[in-house]
Amino acid sequence: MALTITNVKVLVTCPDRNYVLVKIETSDPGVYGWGDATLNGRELAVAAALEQHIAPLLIGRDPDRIEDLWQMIYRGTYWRGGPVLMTALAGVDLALWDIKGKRAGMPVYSLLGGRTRDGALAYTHCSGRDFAEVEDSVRAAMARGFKAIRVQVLVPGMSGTYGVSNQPAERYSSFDMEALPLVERFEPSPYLRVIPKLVEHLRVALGDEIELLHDVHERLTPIQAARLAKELEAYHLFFLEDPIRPENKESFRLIRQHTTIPIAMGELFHTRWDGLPLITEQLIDFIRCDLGHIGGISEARKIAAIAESFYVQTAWHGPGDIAPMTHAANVHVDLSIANFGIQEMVFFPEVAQEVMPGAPTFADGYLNVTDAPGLGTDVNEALAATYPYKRAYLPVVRRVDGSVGDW
Ligand code: CS2
Ligand code: MG
Repeated sequence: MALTITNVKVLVTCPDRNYVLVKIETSDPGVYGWGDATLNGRELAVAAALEQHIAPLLIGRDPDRIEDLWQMIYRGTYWRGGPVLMTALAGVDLALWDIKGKRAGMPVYSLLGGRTRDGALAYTHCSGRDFAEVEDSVRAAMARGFKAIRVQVLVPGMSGTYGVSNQPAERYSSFDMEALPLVERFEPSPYLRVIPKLVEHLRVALGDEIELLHDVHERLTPIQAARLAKELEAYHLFFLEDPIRPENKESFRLIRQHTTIPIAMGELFHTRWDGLPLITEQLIDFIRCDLGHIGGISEARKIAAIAESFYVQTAWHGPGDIAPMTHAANVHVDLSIANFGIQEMVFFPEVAQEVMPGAPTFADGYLNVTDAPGLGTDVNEALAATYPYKRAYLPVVRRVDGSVGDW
């Protein structure tokens, strides 16, 4: 009797922050898969898309037919793309790859072609309210084994800068879960003045060996981004991330013509077509899609394959507001492709790990996944149920004059 999908269970849980988890159950009670469909600030929209619209399409289907189910959900039902539907699709995709691996008795990276590397070079986040705090944070990360570190600093006079809370520690879950969005005041000019000085300070203090990265978080105009990139060239960043908003791909041409700094973009893309011209015209050097918002493993491996022909490397998004399953999926793909670049990662809080065990492991600067069949992750459903959803939002960025800023 062929295996069929018998149930799609959506679980919204909030151990340290909100996560949307998808369990696909089959006609063999011992064969199930877990996926991540977390979309920060829009969790219930994704949960509803899954429960109300996508789940009925999957019942009775063969879980082995991942590509067919992916195409049916993506375009077979007409409406396609966008963060909500693509995050829902990603959750299904990860769960189906988890099932496939469990049935084959193989980790997903092995199903994708086997190891191309022993581990995935990792980077973590360091930040601070001033250069000294950032330096201390970087030194601590280096002592922990990191060979690549993203650096962010509070912009003087601003209430918050991307990646920096007003405490001298890492960001994330630093905003009140019950409140409406925090407002972060941001002005480009003081930001443009401080970042080159920050990176110069770190190079003088720490030398050239440590790989440094910086996330602009889409907050500049193209010419401002070109100015910042030119001023940072001397410090040899590993890459400069998200220099401008994602909508107008032509604008990357303006940045490219002014600088040799490696550019990374992709976390705000929701299909391969969003970033296609940036890859085929080599306007970026790293494609940074979020597997949890781009449609999952099936889409990521296609993007990596396209990018390989244009010498563009991968740097999948690995923030604190997606679940361990997506972080594991990142590394399974990283370990199986030729054009891997670097992998963003976070350490999940203990309470999140208890609910969702199996995040990638970190050692001496590199990430890895276990050889457990599938994604190697799981969910403690009973424990997850004790952490009900709590409405929360990403901050809203506003200029000093009160107008909505970019991020
Ligand atoms: C950031 C993300 O990690 C990054 O590169 O851009 O933390 C991003 O701000 C969040 O994932 C948005 O939900
Ligand atoms: Mg980013």
